[in-house]
Amino acid sequence: MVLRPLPARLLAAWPGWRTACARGASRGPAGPGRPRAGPGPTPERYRVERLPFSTVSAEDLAAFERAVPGRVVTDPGALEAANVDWLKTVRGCSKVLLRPQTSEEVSCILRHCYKRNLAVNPQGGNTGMVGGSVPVFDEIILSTALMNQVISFDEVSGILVCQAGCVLEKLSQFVQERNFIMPLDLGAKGSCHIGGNVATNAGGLRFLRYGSLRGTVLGLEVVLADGTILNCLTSLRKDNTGYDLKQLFIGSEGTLGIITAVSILCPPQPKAVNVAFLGCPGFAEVLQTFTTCKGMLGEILSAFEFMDAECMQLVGQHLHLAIPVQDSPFYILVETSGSNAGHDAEKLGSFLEQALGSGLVTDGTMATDHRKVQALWALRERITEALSHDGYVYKYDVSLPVERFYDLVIDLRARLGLQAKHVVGYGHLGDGNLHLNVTAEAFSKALLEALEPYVYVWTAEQQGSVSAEHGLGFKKRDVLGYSKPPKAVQLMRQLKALLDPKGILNPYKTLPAQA
Ligand code: FAD
Ligand code: 2HG
Ligand code: ZN
Repeated sequence: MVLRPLPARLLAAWPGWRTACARGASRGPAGPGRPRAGPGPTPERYRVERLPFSTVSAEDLAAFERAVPGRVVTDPGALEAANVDWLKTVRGCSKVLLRPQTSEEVSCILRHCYKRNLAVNPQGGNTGMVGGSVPVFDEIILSTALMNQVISFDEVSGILVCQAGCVLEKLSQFVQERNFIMPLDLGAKGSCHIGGNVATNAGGLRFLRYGSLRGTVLGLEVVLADGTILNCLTSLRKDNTGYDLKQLFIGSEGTLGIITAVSILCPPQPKAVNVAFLGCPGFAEVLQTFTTCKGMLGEILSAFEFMDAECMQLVGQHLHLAIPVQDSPFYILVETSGSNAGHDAEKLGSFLEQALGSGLVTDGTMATDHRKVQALWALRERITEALSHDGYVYKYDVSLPVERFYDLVIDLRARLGLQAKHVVGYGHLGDGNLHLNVTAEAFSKALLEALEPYVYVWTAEQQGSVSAEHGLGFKKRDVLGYSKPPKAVQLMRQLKALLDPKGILNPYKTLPAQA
């Protein structure tokens, strides 16, 4: 299928979109069923020792029952899913899951845990990628699943205030009915909670246009380790009164406090959205296309994602999605969002003409219709799901100068040889964020040692970041030093000690293990 320069002729270019829709490729699987067996206990795979926290007693359970009547879960079957991460790579052995509905209930629970020196693992949708969302040992799981109420929405400013356990996709639907959109979107939208998004400072697919949650989150309510409720739930665009405390909790992965409510700025819903899925002959052309795209599409460019051929092959093989463009070593997904369909189509048409005419792009398809747009996005969003069907997945989420982006993938393919099943590269190229994934039949220490610290050293040599958007959680906590100087790590420890002196909140996460 050869891409033609005029958008109108591209609109109907991909008959396969129906297949993708029919297979349920809405933007965001709610929790794909993966056939592989779960992992063994975390301490069997990773070197980690339990810290001297108390263990939950019958008196503790009685206190919890008073705090959240009927919402204390101790049934091992019900606890199983909450003890294992989405990727099925780590497993805790918590015996208690608590389901508060209000901030006061969270406060009551933490007050008790603080007094009793009981460790607590905050959990949202449990879709995190770095093992931060599940206990390492027997930490109490505090789930925000029942804290799912919208508190207010201002239809003039677009400011949404809601409880932390609202599912991102539900919030998207809520604001879309009022002609707004959420400033973030990610493949896990069907399961992840807004509190979890803020706690991980999730990036996702709209980052290029709407920026970080550090800009769009206006206020937070947080319960501190000792149960104190910190109300910074302001809905002001501008507030320069002293330190911006909410920033401490954005991206703190549940180690400094439990986020109970969020105030967030939602942009107006764009009237016209176009998506082009294009094939590029080489990585140099991907980069040149990005430069051309920024120059020619300007303010309507809302996403620029890239994926290599191996990703697309796995999406076809494991998810049976129809791939509209074939036989290219690289693919890009370009999205435009704007307020004038004619103007946007004209700009996109000129860009496509230029990209095709100069050989930067060799093939492609385009969509404007909502369902077709979703089907094209599914090819990108569902890569994580496809990879998880391929075996054990080693995940790296790095920020790198875009010119060096793909060198790391090529380098690793040569280094690992047949040790790996697949080495793939894809991600938010527009944000300088590479997702490097390596699959193998099963977890192997030898393969892990071939990957680490090699990937981190490589990244640090480029002045990159070892975690662009997924955070550090449990699995990456010891590599913080590749991206932050010792003084910064020391200050982080001091902040942790100030806010959580007993270290009960999400222990073993984010900060490196003490020597
Ligand atoms: P969880 O996984 O439950 O928790 C994540 C961390 O936050 C844990 O450390 C937990 O303790 C803490 N936490 C959760 N809730 C709270 C709270 N209320 N207060 C304090 N701490 C809390 N990430 C991206 O950045 N960009 C992507 O594009 C992206 N795509 C994804 C696609 C898929 C298919 C999947 C499975 C994951 C993806 N992720 C992505 C990972 C991402 O971090 C999570 O999906 C999401 O932000 C976590 O939200 P959650 O509610 O599931 O949190
Ligand atoms: C994405 O961008 C997510 O799809 C997940 O951040 C990345 O699975 C991954 O490596
Ligand atoms: Zn991502």
